[in-house]
Amino acid sequence: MISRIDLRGDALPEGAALRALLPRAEFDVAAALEKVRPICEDVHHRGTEALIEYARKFDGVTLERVRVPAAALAEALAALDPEVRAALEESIRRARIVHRAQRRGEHTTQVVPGGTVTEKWVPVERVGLYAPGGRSVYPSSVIMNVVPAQEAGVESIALASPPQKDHGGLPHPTILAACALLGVDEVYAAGGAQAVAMFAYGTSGPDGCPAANMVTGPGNIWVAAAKRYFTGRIGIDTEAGPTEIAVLADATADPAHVAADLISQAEHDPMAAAVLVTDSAELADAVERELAPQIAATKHVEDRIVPALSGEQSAIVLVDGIEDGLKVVNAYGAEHLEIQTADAPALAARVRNAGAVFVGPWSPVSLGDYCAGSNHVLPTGGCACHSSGLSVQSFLRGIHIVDYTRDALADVTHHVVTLAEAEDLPAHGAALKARFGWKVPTRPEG
Ligand code: HSO
Ligand code: ZN
Repeated sequence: MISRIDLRGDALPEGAALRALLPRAEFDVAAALEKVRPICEDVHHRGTEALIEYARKFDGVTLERVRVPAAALAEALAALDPEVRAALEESIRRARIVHRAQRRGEHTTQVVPGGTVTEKWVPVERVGLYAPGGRSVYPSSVIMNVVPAQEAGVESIALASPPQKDHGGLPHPTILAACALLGVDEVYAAGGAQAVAMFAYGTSGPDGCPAANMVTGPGNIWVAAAKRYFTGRIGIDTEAGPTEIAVLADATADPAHVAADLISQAEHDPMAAAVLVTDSAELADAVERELAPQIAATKHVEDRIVPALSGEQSAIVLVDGIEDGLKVVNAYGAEHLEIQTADAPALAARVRNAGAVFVGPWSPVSLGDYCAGSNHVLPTGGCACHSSGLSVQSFLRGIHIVDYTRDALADVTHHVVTLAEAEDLPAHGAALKARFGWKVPTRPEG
């Protein structure tokens, strides 16, 4: 079912050479870009009319309005199963604790006497959040997007999610209920690339959506392609590809738990990746033995779990020792990395590349997906080597405020003039000299 990659014996290669030996799904956003370009431009030119047409074409729904009425949000919350409501509330409560602690204060540094640089953190004004419909209706992802935006102080938050045929053209009721719980009342029934375009360009008219400065949230390849299309014009989070779990485990790990955790993320998508890295052939065998009965006992088997685990993006990787295992997981840069080894905290502290790290036997990825307090919108496809998951920081801009006195400026003018001349930009230097009678001020003795 799951393939094996045996890296035992020879010394491990480094960096890109090691990465090339590890499995990874193809997620060709560039190819999808060509297809989403006309859709985005159509929304630019025809606005709401285009959104209604795409809802008919892609979602099979004839929309009367794109904006979800307030009453529909209230109804969805009233109809929400009380246990689901309690669980969502606990998820929100824990996420708020963690994200509130991420807030940054203003900080002033005195560079020289009379010269300060203050760094101030300002929230993005308006954010459009995307929540997928279809195979993945995840109210938890609404929480993971809305909570950091709210804790960052974003004033205007709108959410889009595809219209559902079975729900009268509204987004899925649990998505609406999650919005209501979070206090998000501006919701649009729009999906895919067209929803991203709606936020990027804005639409006009009574049913219109004002343009947003930033779009975040998971989605399929069309959503990822639309985000890439608008990169540079609006802010985006990282492009979300299929979910990944890597588990670094030694002989002390419980094979039943490792297997359950691999299956848990394979359940998302036939392209999901599950990678076990271990120095114990016995554990590898035991995990493989566990997979079949556990898969037989669950749902989403043929359409997602089996293709995900047997796909070339998933594997059991055998290494000579746990130090080599650490090199492998660092080269891989998984979205989620579990450490199930003796002294897991010490090993976890040495992880450099992962979206999130789950330490020891009692911190499975599913906990992080819902109720750890951490964020589950994380970099995939190796992007963990350069990007972070969603956080309060994602919605803030740092602005430097430069404030120098006359003396402090005078004191450094000769350096600025020298650098300006070295770059053949004399007018830069002149801007300082103009303030001191068109001369470079002489510095006091000593
Ligand atoms: N594991 C997914 C998030 C999720 N899981 C939503 C359950 N619902 C990507 O991190
Ligand atoms: Zn998940």
